[in-house]
Amino acid sequence: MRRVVCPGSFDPVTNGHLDIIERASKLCDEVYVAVLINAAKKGLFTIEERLDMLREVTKEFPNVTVESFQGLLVDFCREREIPAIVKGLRAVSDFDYELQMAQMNHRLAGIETLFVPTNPLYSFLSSTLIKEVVAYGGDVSGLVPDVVRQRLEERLAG
Ligand code: COD
Repeated sequence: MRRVVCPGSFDPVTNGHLDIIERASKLCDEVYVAVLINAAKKGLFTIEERLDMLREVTKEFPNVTVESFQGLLVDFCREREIPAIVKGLRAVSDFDYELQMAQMNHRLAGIETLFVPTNPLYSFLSSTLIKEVVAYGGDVSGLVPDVVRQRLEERLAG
């Protein structure tokens, strides 16, 4: 059984995230999408809203399960017997931090990290940039799923 986790903040999910989740779902038997509950960082969307959006946009992938987690990602993995983490890599600027996290997660629990190169269509995308563009009235069609764009516009309009 090939089981992996795609972790993140997903505040909110973008087409860059979704592309990685979809590709992981084709390679693996089971994919967990794990949304970090970070008490120190208030997001634009609540955890429930992020989970809702993720469940909506991944509903066509039968082997994808969306959950939230608190604490260490390796504990989430151990509890579900997940041997590997899948991460998207956008650019070399992502690599330093991702490598550190991968090595720490391996040191803590022997959990591997698999890096998937981002689709060039989405390599410049981040949730932060998306929120900024919408806040100033920019069009993010094609960069986030429609349901996410609508929620962003409702939340940030004006
Ligand atoms: N294209 C492709 N992939 C992308 C794109 C894009 N445009 N944007 C993001 N991604 C991928 C990346 O792999 C990224 O890591 C992931 O999606 C999630 O992105 P975000 O921005 O939603 O989430 P982050 O980077 O805030 O998530 C960080 C984690 C929650 C994964 C990390 O902080 C974590 O594991 N925390 C748990 C606590 C823990 O275990 N700490 C010790 C770590 S060693």
